[in-house]
Amino acid sequence: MQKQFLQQADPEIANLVEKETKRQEETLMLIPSENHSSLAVKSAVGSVLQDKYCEGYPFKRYYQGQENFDQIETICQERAKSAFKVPFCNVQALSGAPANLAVYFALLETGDKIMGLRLDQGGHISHGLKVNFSGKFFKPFFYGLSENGLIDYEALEEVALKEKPKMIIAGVTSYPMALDFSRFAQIADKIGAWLLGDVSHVAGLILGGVYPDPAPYCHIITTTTHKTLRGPRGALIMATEKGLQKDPELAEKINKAIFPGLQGGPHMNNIAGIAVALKEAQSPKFKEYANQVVKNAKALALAFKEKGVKLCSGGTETHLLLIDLRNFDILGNTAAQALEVAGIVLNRNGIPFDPNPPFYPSGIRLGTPAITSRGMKEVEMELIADFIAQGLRALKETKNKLGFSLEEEKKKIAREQIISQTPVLEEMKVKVKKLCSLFPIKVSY
Ligand code: DSN
Repeated sequence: MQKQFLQQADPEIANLVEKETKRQEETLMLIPSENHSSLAVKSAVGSVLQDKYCEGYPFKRYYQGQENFDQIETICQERAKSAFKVPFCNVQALSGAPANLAVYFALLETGDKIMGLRLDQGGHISHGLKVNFSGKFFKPFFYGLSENGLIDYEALEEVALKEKPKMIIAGVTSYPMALDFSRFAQIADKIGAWLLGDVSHVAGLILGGVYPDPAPYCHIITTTTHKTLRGPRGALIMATEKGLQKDPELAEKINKAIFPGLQGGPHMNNIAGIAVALKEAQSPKFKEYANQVVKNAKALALAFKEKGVKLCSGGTETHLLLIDLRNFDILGNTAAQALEVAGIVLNRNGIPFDPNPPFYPSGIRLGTPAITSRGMKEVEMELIADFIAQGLRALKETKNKLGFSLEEEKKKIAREQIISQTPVLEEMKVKVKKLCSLFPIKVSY
């Protein structure tokens, strides 16, 4: 029905939506930060709720006409609090980076020291990157990985004790292993620092009980809502019991930082969608889903190892894998572009201690949240690992045959040549499409 309205009013956009629906149906969504939300979530997001301004907080708004919105936002807050076992949650942040900004704004002064994971070893831009607000307005220090690809907690402690950052951020975007929140807390508590757990990638795994619970250790937890949590775009900012003990005004400070500090009207349609996703995430089926996400990632890791595909950090404990492409002698750009031809959609990514620059990295990142939502299991992981390994081997051969150097491979035209002369990719596309057709994207969970 909704489709028809769009088709009549704006066929150009309607056709692109149709095409995107088909693209998603026929390809493997392996970007670890993406997922397929339910039709219930999408219905809330695409509803009349988007037409209303609701500046303020439930029962304390600046506009009339709030009777339904006060309930929606309260329901969303309560579901988040009960799911993550925290006493406070703000549900208005528009996404992950604004959520982190709000936390800094609530608790830090300009120029204060913060400490996050290096971006080139798996951190996020909002954890202190120089050109991001977090690096411009605050003084960032970083922790990193040891040569074995695991977080070096000893070095972290050393820098933290020396620099005494006011906030430590435990959060990752391309680190496949679980974080040791208790170790982070020991270090943060020693120097009286705030500990922010940014669990955007793994929120759904936490709710599913297959990833360590940050609530007993962190003062504040932020998360986006559209990754493993499988909701719409948005974010949650939570204060834990520990956080409220450190500062009884923490909740109020976070609320004020979001509104009126950084944002105006909240996107209530998305907040309703988050509430729906949180309800879905409380079901036993979601526990099974989260469990399967990790099982699938581990199955992929095992299959990759058997096929000579090297994984950073030695494998995975989460939904995410980082492939080190150096033994295939191809750039992440070539691999990602080529696999997309075959319907395998993932992203190029830097690897720890990458000899190449971020724009031409030596790795690709992939994950299992979306393919698990479609119902794929270990057997399919074996097939997918096989496709990817085959593709990488074929690309290596073609590049060698063409005799391209690394510098030449950085040019788009050279990569296109490598790809067009690797016929296995087109053959694989047919097989990938067939696999996808056996696992249609679900409308409900
Ligand atoms: N862009 C997200 C990711 O892909 O990991 C992080 O914000």
